[in-house]
Amino acid sequence: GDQTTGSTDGFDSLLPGVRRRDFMKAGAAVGGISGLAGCSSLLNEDDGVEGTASASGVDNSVPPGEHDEYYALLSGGQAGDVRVYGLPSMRELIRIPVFNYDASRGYGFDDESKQMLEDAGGYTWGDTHHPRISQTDGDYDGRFAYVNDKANGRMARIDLTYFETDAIVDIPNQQGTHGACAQLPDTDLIFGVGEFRTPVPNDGTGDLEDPDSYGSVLAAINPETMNVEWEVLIDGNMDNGDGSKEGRYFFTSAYNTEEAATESGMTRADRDDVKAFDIPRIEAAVEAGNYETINEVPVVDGRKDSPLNQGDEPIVHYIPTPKSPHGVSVTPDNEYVVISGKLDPTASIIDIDKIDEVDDPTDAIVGQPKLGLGPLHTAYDGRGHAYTTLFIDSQVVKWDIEEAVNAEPRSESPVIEKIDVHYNPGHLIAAESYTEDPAGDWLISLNKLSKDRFLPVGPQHPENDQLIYIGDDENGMELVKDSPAQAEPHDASICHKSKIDPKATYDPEDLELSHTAEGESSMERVGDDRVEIEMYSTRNHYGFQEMVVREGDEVEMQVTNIETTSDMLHSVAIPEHDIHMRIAPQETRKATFTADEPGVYWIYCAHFCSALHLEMRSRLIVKPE
Ligand code: CUK
Ligand code: CUA
Repeated sequence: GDQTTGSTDGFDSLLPGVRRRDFMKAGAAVGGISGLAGCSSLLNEDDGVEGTASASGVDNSVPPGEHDEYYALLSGGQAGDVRVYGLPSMRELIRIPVFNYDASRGYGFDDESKQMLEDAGGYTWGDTHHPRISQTDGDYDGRFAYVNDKANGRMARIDLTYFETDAIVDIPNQQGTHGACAQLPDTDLIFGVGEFRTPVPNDGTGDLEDPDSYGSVLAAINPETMNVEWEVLIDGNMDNGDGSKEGRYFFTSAYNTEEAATESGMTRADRDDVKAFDIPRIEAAVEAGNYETINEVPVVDGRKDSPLNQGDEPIVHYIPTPKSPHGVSVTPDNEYVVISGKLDPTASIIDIDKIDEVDDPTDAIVGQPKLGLGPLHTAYDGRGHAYTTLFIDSQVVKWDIEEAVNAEPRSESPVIEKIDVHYNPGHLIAAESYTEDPAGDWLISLNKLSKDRFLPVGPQHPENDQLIYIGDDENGMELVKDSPAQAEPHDASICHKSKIDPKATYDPEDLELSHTAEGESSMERVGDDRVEIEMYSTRNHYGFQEMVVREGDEVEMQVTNIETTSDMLHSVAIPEHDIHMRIAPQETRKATFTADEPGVYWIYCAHFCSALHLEMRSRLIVKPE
């Protein structure tokens, strides 16, 4: 095709008197300028020192230019993303789009991520609650993080090499994937906890007024392939989940054992239950063919009256606890699982070893300390203490686990200390609390209401993530910092920086698209109405300074950023075509669009890269038919 030749003719005219080769040499000097221009302090107001020294001298400040000690991965709730904070400064470092579209990362705009989102249901948002980092031998290995979508029944994986979502599975037979957790110690399975009861299969058939035709399932997902391996159908519903550290059990809390469809119905009973899924027994049942295939997934019957739950080796233990229990967390030493009562002021401590030994499941409950009003979630410091959020009291309560096992039920004696938080906390998370060896220094309370804590910004207040120092048992907990957050973090994982090793530039081997080197740009008409472009980009130009296509052409544009300098990102913004591709150093991205409006479009780099960033442009010329 004669019209489809790319051209660099317009290039030299941008810098009169400088020929192409000269310009490439000059690039080094330009790079020097760009090094300054790219410095965010010249572009944005520097945030200054974030830290504060508290009255007793606890200091979370991280001086300018220094790094934090921990990564904190916080879910973004209905924003559908995951946020990365540095701890202890609580500085937000970056956001990782997961179920949402994000132009700043080009996520959902290039062919690959767009296809992934479309294959996962095509929704434009999700509701992330529980980001959990993969583990090996009971410690974070920094490879992946997994996070649920409560809104659409999905689970996503984030590749921590690039801090990017790399897989999403739309979980069959599950609506409202709430709890999300790995089977430890080696992340052999990822569990999605089904919260909403629906008919299974949910295809509108059956008696929709009959509670018995509704159910929810626990889904076990392969962490490598992200396929759903099996599911277990249960009575009642489920809420949060956590796994025992040796891989035997997965625990879920539940409200609505009443199996009601209204709020008053769901809170009628004084007790709901904790379910302890016996993973080896479930896998044996799957192995033996004891399942029904529903929507291509083997579904094992784990309801109370299932034959698999009669006799001495039930696949699911139903352990009654008060009342609409919410948070579930296994202690670091794997002795106990702690369930918060939510509508009861206690937490219930279940002895993991007793679950399969006792005749009456309630005999596995070995402690029930009275903590305060609205206990929701519990974290650990590795020194025998538990920290539980009290939603109604707006407090975090620190208590002694062994003392609670020894004390009378509903005794307050295990309580060591309470600290006010602002206000109404949901989750709290202590550093490395989900591992076998928590760090025991910092804790974040994820507060649902901030009320008067920040400048007013209209009816939607920021959330308030409060940093608390828990490293000093003698002087007690200390509130160190208020940190506003866009709605709405639910849970977090905090991982020491030494355990995550992100790459600063892409390894082309990790990408599926081919790398286009300098001088290898190509533009080809394929058939009558399709044009394939491959080009490179660098400071401060694209491989083609202009690209001429015909009206109606389908244009596939693949662009490699050939920079090897870290932090030297470019992008491809195509006006009036709804496309923004971010391309990091050594990365290749591709976008396909239809050139259906004749005209001239200035493709430009939207990611500020250098002193000649504004000049980094290319003309897309769409000729009328
Ligand atoms: S849930 Cu939101 S505060 Cu989804 Cu872990 Cu408890
Ligand atoms: Cu390249 Cu801005």
